[in-house]
Amino acid sequence: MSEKKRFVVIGAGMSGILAAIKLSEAGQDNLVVYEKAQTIGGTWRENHYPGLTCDVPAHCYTYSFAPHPDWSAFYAPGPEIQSYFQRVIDDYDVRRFIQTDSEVTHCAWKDGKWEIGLADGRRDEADIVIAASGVLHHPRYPDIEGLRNFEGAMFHSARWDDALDPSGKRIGVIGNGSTGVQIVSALAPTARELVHFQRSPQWILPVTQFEYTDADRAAFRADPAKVDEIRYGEEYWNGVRRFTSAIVDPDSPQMKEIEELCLRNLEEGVRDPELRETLRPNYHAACKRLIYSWNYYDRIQEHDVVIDTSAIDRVEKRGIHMKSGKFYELDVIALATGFHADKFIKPTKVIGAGGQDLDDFWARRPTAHYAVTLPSFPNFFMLNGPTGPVGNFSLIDIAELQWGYIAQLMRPVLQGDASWVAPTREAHAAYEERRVEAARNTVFGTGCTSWYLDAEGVPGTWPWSYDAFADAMSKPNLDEYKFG
Ligand code: NA7
Repeated sequence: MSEKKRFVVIGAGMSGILAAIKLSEAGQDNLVVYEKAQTIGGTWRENHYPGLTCDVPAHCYTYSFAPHPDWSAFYAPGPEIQSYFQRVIDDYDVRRFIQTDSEVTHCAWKDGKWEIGLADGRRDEADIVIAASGVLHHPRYPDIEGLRNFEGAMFHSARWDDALDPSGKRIGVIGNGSTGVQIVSALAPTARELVHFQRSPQWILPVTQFEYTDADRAAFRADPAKVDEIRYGEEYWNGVRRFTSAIVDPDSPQMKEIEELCLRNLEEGVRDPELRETLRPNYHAACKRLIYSWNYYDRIQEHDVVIDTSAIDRVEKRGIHMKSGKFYELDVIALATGFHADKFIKPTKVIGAGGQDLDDFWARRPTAHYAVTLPSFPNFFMLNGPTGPVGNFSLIDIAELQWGYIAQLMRPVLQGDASWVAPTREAHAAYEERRVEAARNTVFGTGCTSWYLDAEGVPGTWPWSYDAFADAMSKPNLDEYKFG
């Protein structure tokens, strides 16, 4: 019998944990998951700001094989999701594969294997690498004059200082993506003053949040079909399909429906006409990642949050100076200014076959064949890599679909019929050409800035329907692959 293949998984977030579970279940236990941080959880470890909530319904944001009847609310708070992953790694006995404080700094394909280098000097070797290093994990700090001069507390949203008690403080929040909106909604009731700095207004889709009662949780535990009704029910899935149809075709009836809901939310939810105009975006709804909120408009009105949409001039020792001349004296500045979304596995150095450097391959934009594989990078698979679907649906489901694709591609290698697999350059180039053309026509390309856009303004996303993605993942086109 041939020796078991050696797997290296990079990252112990949601996708890396999935890979570990799937490999271990398949008996592939010659496996290590390297995690650069001190604990698992990825996004849900990094983010712990007040108000952190996943905007996918909790029961839909679980692995399909690990439902969780105990969620506290329809939309789960971040810390509960982090606990879910902690529990899952024990339930599925994969903690033993995870090595924390282990940052992979390079991977190089040499003589038919991946040489792996870690920051602390350790070396490893792998037949197959699963890059599950996440998307939004390199904080983007704003380029604002004087930022370092501020003498109060200042941190990025993904570096939240849990020791700080924000109540009674004068707080400025810069940025109004999903993060900024959640932070402001959470801090408004207790802050002494709260200023929300909004470079560009955002559309907000109203959603309903509610807490599950003990009786609800008991019912979910007693009857798993009740969880399935939510997880696989029409309400959620019709929503996913409507949403992706809207993204793909900005003139579609589905997009009109989303626009109407957002517009009505603004018109009916914001009483003061001046504030309403301040908050009114001038671009297509869902062009930037659509914000789901049940309380932002209420919170900012009930607590007199100052919304400032004029430009920040500079930060000074004691606050923020606007170009308008206005000065806000502040105790705390929270930078909800997003992430460098084009990094993926970077800064890990990845050198493929023939010395192909991933940095060069991605010089124009990060790409991957069907978001998963890369020509010249044999036996290298990405989970939630570039050009995958994005939207307000579960990336866990996306990772599971991608795993189905990866498992099929790996089969000949695991069975000993081939040593490696990689897509052909031609197939990938043709995919990428089709993708870029289609992506330009999605709602993300209709004229707004967002983290979806690459340096040329092309959305780095899957530009077709959710079902088309599921379809593509269900059966790789082996004609597009080379096996060696
Ligand atoms: P986002 O969605 O990238 O939002 C970043 C926000 O920060 C956005 O409002 C930006 O304004 C603002 N920003 C960025 N740089 C500046 C400067 N220099 N000055 C003022 N404002 C600035 O990040 P989030 O963390 O909210 O969400 C990321 C994802 O996490 C989210 O989509 C979910 O998938 C979960 P802009 O709109 O560019 O004018």
